[in-house]
Amino acid sequence: MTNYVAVDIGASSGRLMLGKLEEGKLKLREVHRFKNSFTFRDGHDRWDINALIGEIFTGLEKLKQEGITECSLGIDTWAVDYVLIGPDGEKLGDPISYRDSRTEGKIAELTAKISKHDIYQKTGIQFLELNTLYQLYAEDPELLRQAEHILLIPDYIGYVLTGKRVAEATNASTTQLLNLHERGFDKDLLDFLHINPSQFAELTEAGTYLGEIQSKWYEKYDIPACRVITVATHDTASAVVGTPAQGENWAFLSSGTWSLIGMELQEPVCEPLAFAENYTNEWGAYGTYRFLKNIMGLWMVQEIARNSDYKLSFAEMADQAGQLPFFTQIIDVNDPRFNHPDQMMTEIQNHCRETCQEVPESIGELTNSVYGSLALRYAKELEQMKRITGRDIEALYIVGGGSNVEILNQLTANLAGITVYAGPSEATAIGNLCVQMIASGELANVQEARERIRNSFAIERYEPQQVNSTDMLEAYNEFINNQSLGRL
Ligand code: LFR
Repeated sequence: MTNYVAVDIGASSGRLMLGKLEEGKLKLREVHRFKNSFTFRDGHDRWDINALIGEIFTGLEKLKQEGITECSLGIDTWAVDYVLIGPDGEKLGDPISYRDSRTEGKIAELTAKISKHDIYQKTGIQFLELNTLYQLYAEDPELLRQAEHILLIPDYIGYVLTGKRVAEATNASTTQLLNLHERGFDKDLLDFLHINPSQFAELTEAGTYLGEIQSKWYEKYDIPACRVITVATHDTASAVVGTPAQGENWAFLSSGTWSLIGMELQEPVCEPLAFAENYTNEWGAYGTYRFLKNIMGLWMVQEIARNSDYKLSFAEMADQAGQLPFFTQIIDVNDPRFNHPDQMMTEIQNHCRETCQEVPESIGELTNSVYGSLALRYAKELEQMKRITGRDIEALYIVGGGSNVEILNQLTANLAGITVYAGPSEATAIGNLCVQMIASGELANVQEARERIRNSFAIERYEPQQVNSTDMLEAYNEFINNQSLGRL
C-alpha cells in the first residue's frame, strides 16, 4: 500500500499529512505542523524559505522514525511569490512576500502602459497588486537580469528537493503572465518585463512525475525514499480538487488566510461583466478553470488574534463573536487598507469611525464585525457569479480551516439562501494527495476522488434560516458602492 505525503504550506502554517486509501476510504494523519510568517529583512517582508524546507525534512524524518521507508510526495503552497535563481543554481535572496509594500500603486503604473483590457483579454486574471506581474515589475532590475531562473515557491521547493525545474500550470496562472488562448507564457508581457521566456521553466500539468529526492539530502537527513509528484501546487487549486462537491450547480469557498469564492468551470469567462467585477480565471487541475474572487478572509481575524497577543483561541474568538448580534457594523473587507495595516484592530476601528458606525472595542466585537461582513460579501459574490456565468448555484461547499467556524457557515447559508456544506478542513492536503493517487492510478479521476472524500470525512450541512436577506444585501451593496466611490 502506497504512503502518500502532502506538504501543504499556507501563509500562516504548514503541515505534512500522511494519506492512504484503506478499504476504499481516504485516511489522513498529520505528521508534522509548523508556523509560517514573513519578517522584515533587507528592506522587504520576506519568507524564510530555508526554514520551511527544513521543516519538510523534519516531517520526513518523523515518518522514517515511524518505519516508513518509501513514499510519494506532493508540494502545494500559496501562490504568486517566487524565488530568483542565480547562475550557480542558488537563490539570489529570500522570496519577498506578496504583502510587501513594493507593489503599491503598481497596477496603475503598469496599466498606464498596457491597458487593463488587453491584459485581461490575454490572461483572464483578476487585477491584484500581489500578482507576480506587478511583483516582477517592482523587482530590482539588476537582480532580475542576474536571475537565470524564476521559480514560484512550490516549484522552487521541488527544485531544491529533486534538482528538477518546472512551472506547474495551476500556480503559474496566478502570475497573470499566462496567455489563456495560447496556453503558455505571454511573450508581450514577458518582453515588457524584460524577461526571457527561458527564465521560466516548462509549463507542466498537475499530476506529472517530477523526480526523486536528490542523494545529497539522504546524506544529511534520515528520510524515506521519496518520489516527488508535481501536484496542483497552488493551494487553492488543491483545495478545489479536495472539495467534496456533487452534481453541477455548486460553488466553492476555500476558507483560510484568504477566502476564495468561486466556481469550477470547463471554459474561462472573460466577458465584460467578469472584467468589470474583477473575476479571475485561474487554471485548475485537469483542464478546469477556477472562476473566483479573492476576499480578504480570516487574515483579518488572524491579525486581531496577533494584535491581542493571542489572548483568546480562535474558537473562543468565534464563540464570543457569536454571542453578539450580527451586522452592528459593516466592513468593506476588500478595502486595500486591510491588506497589511500596522494594527488590524485599529484599522477596523478607524474604518467604523470614518463610516459613522458604532466602534467595536472587544475582541469578540471586532471578530463579530469581520464575520458578519465576510458572510455579506460571500452572499454578494454568489449573486454576482450567477449573473456573470448565467448558471445557477444551489449549494456552497466551504472547505479549509475556516469551514470550522459554525456561526460563519450558518450566516452564509442564511444570507445566500442556499445549502452550505462545510468540510473537510484539510481539503488542500486532501486535494494534494488525490492528485498523487490519480497519478499513480489508485484513483481514476477527480469525480472518484470527490466521492471518496464524501465517504471518508464528516461534512456538516447548514440550511438557510429565515432572514430578510434581500434588504440586508441591498443595504450592503449600497454601502460597498459608496465605499469604492470614495476610494476612486
Ligand atoms: C491562498 C492563496 C490565494 C492567493 C493568495 C496569495 O492561500 O494561494 O489563492 O491569491 O494565497 O498567494
